[in-house]
Amino acid sequence: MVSANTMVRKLLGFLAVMVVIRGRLSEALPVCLPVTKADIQRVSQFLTMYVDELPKIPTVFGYRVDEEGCFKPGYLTIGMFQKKWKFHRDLPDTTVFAFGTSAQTATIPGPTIEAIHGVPTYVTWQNHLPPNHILPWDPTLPTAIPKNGGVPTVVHLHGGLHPSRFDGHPDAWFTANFTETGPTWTQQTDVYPNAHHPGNLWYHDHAKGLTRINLLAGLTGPYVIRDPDQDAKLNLPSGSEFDRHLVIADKQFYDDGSLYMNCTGNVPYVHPQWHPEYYGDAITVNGKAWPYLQVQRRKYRFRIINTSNARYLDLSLTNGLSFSVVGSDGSYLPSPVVTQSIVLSPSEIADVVIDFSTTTASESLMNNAARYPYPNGAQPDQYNGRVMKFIIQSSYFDPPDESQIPSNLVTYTPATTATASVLRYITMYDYQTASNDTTHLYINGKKFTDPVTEMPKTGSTEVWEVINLTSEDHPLHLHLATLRAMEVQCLVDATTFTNCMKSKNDAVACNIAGQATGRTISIPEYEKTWKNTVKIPPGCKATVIVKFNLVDKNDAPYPFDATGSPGYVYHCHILDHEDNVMIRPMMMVA
Ligand SMILES: *[C@@H]1O[C@H](CO)[C@@H](O)[C@H](O)[C@H]1NC(C)=O
Ligand SMILES: *[C@@H]1O[C@H](CO)[C@@H](O)[C@H](O)[C@H]1NC(C)=O
Ligand SMILES: *[C@@H]1O[C@H](CO)[C@@H](O)[C@H](O)[C@H]1NC(C)=O
Ligand SMILES: *[C@@H]1O[C@H](CO)[C@@H](O)[C@H](O)[C@H]1NC(C)=O
Ligand SMILES: CC(=O)N[C@H]1CO[C@H](CO)[C@@H](O)[C@@H]1O
Ligand SMILES: [Cu+2]
Repeated sequence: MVSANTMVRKLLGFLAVMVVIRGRLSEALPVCLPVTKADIQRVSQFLTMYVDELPKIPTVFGYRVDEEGCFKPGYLTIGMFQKKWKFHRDLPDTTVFAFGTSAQTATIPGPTIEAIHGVPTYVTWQNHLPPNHILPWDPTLPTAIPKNGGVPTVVHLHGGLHPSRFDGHPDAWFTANFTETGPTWTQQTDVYPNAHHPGNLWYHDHAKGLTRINLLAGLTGPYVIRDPDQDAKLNLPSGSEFDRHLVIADKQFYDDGSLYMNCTGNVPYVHPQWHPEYYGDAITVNGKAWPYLQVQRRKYRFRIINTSNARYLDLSLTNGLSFSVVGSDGSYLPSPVVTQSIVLSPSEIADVVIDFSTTTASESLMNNAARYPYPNGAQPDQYNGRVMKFIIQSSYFDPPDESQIPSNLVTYTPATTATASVLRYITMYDYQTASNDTTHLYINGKKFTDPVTEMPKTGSTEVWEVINLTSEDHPLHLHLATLRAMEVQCLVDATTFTNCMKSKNDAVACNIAGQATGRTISIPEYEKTWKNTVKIPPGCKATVIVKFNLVDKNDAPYPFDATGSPGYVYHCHILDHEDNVMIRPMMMVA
């Protein structure tokens, strides 16, 4: 595996560091090794599938139990470390950035933080990263650039309901030892009230202009809010053996094991390094490429999180197994939805039960059929079309499987536009060169730094009509809010509408009511609940109900003050888009 190529790369990497040391960071461009797409693909194709066991993600507890058995707030210190990680038996060690309570215990993905609904968790996120990034970043994007080097990071709890100073605002970044901090940074410790109803969240870096590379480097981890009474009542498969996370991410590697990201941009004279989408040929689950898991012939709960930069997943199982979807993102469904396949955009979470006793087969593959870009791009191949393998033990289960898939799960506030106080039009734009190469993407034709235009009232419900003027699906994610797509209607004449919007940037003036009367796209049953991310299909308008209140408590207000600085953000969760710059500020008002 170690080739002349590797030697050249190491030498060039050394030269790149020299450039950084000699010049100002913003002038230093990475020196790229002349590799071809085929060279990079060969590295993944060389890896035998299903030879590494699916790792169990370590758990840390964001609460403690006192002498009387009561839940009390928990205090955690979690660092970000550069370390070596083995993504596959036959791949040399990879340098990554990983979350953990120490460099030794840091993992890809980071430890699962378990919290209790309503019991606060204090987390001091520490940056122990080196002076230089391991991936090509692009100084021409709006980016956190420290004066004295270091890798800026700031952690966002995706799906969390908390005051905005704990939200991981893109400008609240900090470098190692808090040596340098961004303009909206205020404190070292974030306090999560865990006000979100019990469900699935995840944490990840959110530093301005660096999110795509910091996540690719490994800075992601699961977070679960539990309610022991509700868990007992539902009696879904439980315990660390039968209730597991599958954190999926696609990656590319050089043959020396280092992470590959193209460092020549698609329009290099505009952005020297940036590409509109990162797609990897190797599909990793819990930090291993195409792992296997030995399972008993019984029910398992899997909380599947897609942490890819841009790849959508259309997951299915071979040998007649199906998914019983019990939740989507952070919420349960009212009742389980049995489906053969699930489409996940980046950042979406599917909470599923797989009952391995319903097949007589000895194994089942989890495969991916999502085109990339989704939904009109290339078909996945025999590499990125595979995810992992379940090896099903021949014996029945032991101990007996007393878990169930209850026919009724959890209901929340109904989704209706009737209580909405504000209607907003949110338009997604893609800016291209004459030869149709994307240079940047904006929401509402505005930069991140343009004055805030979304100022929702805390406690309120709004309707967002989200219009995609681009050629691909975008996963829309709002911080703080919970949301639900009600209907998707496509435009009858996308070209005319797009041309009008490009000159007027006003959906009403461009007759959105008359335009959005085309084909309707139905929302899958397994997404019909309160979510953190909704998919916006190309050429269509999605009607999204957005709640700035507690959907599990009949729209009660948040138990904290959501107003004030630095505010929140909403953005596309294709990370390459978010960084350039499909992200806008959002400020809550009383
Ligand atoms: C951070 O602090 C530690 C311990 O004091 C020190 O070893 C390390 O060099 C510091 N790193 C930076 C970037 O200042
Ligand atoms: C990197 O991107 C450039 C510009 O789009 C492209 O020409 C080149 O083929 C890419 N390299 C690889 C290895 O994919
Ligand atoms: C994961 O998300 C990425 C984008 O972030 C998407 O391209 C990919 O298809 C998703 N995969 C799954 C399995 O949902
Ligand atoms: C760019 O896209 C437009 C509209 O889809 C198409 O008509 C044109 O042929 C494309 N140009 C190139 C160079 O691909
Ligand atoms: C309004 C608009 O421009 N829609 C675009 C959305 O995406 C499709 C491709 O799927 C384009 O053809 C449309 O032009
Ligand atoms: Cu996008």
